[in-house]
Amino acid sequence: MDNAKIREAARHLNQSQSLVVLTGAGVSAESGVPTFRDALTGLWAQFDPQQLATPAAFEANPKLVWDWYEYRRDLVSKVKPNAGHYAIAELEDMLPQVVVITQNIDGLHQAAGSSDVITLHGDITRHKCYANCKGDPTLIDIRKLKWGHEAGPPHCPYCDAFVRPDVVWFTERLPVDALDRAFAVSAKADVMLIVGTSGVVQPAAQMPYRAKRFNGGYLIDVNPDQDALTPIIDLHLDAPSGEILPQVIRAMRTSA
Ligand code: BV8
Repeated sequence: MDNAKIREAARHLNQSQSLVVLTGAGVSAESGVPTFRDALTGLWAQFDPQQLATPAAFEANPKLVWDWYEYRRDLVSKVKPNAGHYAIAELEDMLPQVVVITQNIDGLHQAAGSSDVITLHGDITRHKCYANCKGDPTLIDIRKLKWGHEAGPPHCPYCDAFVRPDVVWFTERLPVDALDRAFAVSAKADVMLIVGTSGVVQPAAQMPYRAKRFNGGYLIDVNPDQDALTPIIDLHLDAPSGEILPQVIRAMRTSA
């Protein structure tokens, strides 16, 4: 990676008064969490994640979708944040405002020490009643439930509906508070650091456009590949985030 681009990123970040970091699956790739682009492996290889992550799939085959999330929840419980997550957390000690907006449900930003994280698509470690019988979300602690795991999802202790992961499935509305705050901070961002997203899934992919349109925000994209946001990006750091973000932090400290 040419150092001039790293110094340019450091210069803009050091001047930021209202930084927003937008992340996707790519920031967790170096921790061993497959991205949505990565074809599913093993017994999941035959499935398309966008088909499995839907209410329709859960209604059609609750055990299949439940087992897929149990597989992912087990995988996530065994991985650690990588240097990219820690670099993003470190920005909080260096800048007046750092808000992380993530599409990821793995909790790795929080585990790395980021204190202000907006989880747009929920959290794989949480569960709720499929009918939200006591309001959305009707959270349920599955550790307190006794059920035959091989039979698929447990049932809600209040209304007997199925229990599901507290994540946002395709065609479902995002949590209103999280989405409203994400829209608000994005519209005030003077710099947006975009890390590991293909920029395809809506409404998350609207955040960089809001920063650019409402505040002339400077957009830095960290992604080894081009993505759907490339046309509006000001600076593209085409390298893995776990490798390049620690270098950007060092450049910020040396040029501060
Ligand atoms: C909704 C949780 C409506 C579950 C997820 C407008 C136009 C077109 C379509 C739509 C539209 N509006 C809505 C839609 C439909 C849909 C949508 O966007 N479809 C897409 C496919 C076109 N959106 C929805 O359904 C949303 N809901 O709109 O509701 C509504 C509105 C009002 C009232 C009622 C209903 C809900 C969307 C959320 C779905 N849930 N996740 C789970 O995880 O199981 S989305 C899920 O997929 C992730 O959270 C993430 O958002 C997305 C995957 O994208 P990325 O994170 O970007 O990952 P990806 O694998 O694609 O790319 C990884 C990138 O990283 C790559 O570019 C790669 O190069 C890069 N990379 C790899 N390694 C590294 C790296 N980068 C850096 N370092 C590395 N080491």
